[in-house]
Amino acid sequence: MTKKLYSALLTSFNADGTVNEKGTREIVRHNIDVNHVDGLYVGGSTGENFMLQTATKKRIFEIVKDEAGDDVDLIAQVGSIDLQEAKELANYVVNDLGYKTISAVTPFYYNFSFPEIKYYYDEIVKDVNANLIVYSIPALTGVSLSLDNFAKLFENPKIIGVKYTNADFFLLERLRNRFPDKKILFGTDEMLLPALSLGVDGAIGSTYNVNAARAKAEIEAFEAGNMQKALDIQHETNDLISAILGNGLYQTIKLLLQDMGVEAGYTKEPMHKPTPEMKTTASEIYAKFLK
Ligand code: HMN
Repeated sequence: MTKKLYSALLTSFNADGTVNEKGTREIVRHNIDVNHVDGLYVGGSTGENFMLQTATKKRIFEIVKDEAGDDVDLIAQVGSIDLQEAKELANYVVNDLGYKTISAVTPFYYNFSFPEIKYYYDEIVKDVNANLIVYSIPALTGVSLSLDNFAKLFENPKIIGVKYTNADFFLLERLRNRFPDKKILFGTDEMLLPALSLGVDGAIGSTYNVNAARAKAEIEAFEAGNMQKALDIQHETNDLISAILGNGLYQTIKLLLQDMGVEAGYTKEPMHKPTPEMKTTASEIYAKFLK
C-alpha cells in the first residue's frame, strides 16, 4: 500500500471531563496493534482538542508520544486562534517531545484575511524544526482557502501539505495537479474513493479508529486497479458511517471501541453522554458491521 492511512485519534475522557490516561493509551495501542495504521493525527477535531486547556493538550501529546514512540508516524495538531498558544504547543511537541510533523487548523471565528492566515502559519513554523500540514476543514471553521491561497502558503518550504476535509473535488483536483510534490491527506472518510481517484497521498479520519481494515482493503483494491471491489467496500463503509453519524459521531465511535475492549471513555461536555438508546444502537452497529 503506497497511500498512507492515519487515524484521527480520539481522547478517552473520564465522566468529569479529565483525561483518562489509561484509556487514551489503549486507543493508541489499538490503532497500532490491531488497526495497523501508518500514523496518528493527534489533537484534531476527533481528539476534542478545541474544548481543551493548554496543559491538557500538552498532556495528551505527551501520553501519545510516550505510548507510540516511533512505531507510527505522528502528526500533532497545534492550531488555535490564540496564536501564542499555537506557537507554544508547536515548540513543546517538537522540542520537548520529538514530534517531527505538526499541523494547524486554519484560524477561525474572526473572518481573518488571507494575509493574516498566512502570517499565522509562517509564525507557527518559524522557530521550530518541523514541517507543517495545513488543516483545512471549511464546514467547521467557515474558512475556505482558494487554489491561489494554497499556492502562497506552500511558498514556505516547511509547509508540506494539507489535511483536506472538504467535499470540493474540483479544488482537490486542481491542488493535486498544481502541487504534485505536496502531501494531500484526505479527511472525509465517506468520500475516500473519489479522493483516491484524484491522487491523494492518504487519508486521516475518525472512523479509521474502528474501520481501518475496510479502509486498507479499499486502498489496496484501488491500487490493484480493482475498482469494483473498492466501490463495494466504500458502499459497505458508508452504511457503517451513516449508522454512526445517525447515532452521534464521537460517542458512537467510543462505544464501538468499548465493544472491542478498548476503554475509550466519554466525550467532553458540552457534548452529551451516550443515552441508553445510543448504547443499544451502537451495539447493533458493532454486531452488524464490526464483529
Ligand atoms: C480530526 O481533525 O480529528 C479529523 O481528522 C477530522 C476528520 O476529518 C473527521 N471530521 C470530523 O470529525 C468533523 C472525519 O473523519 C469524519 O468524522 C468522518 O468523515 C465522518 O463524517
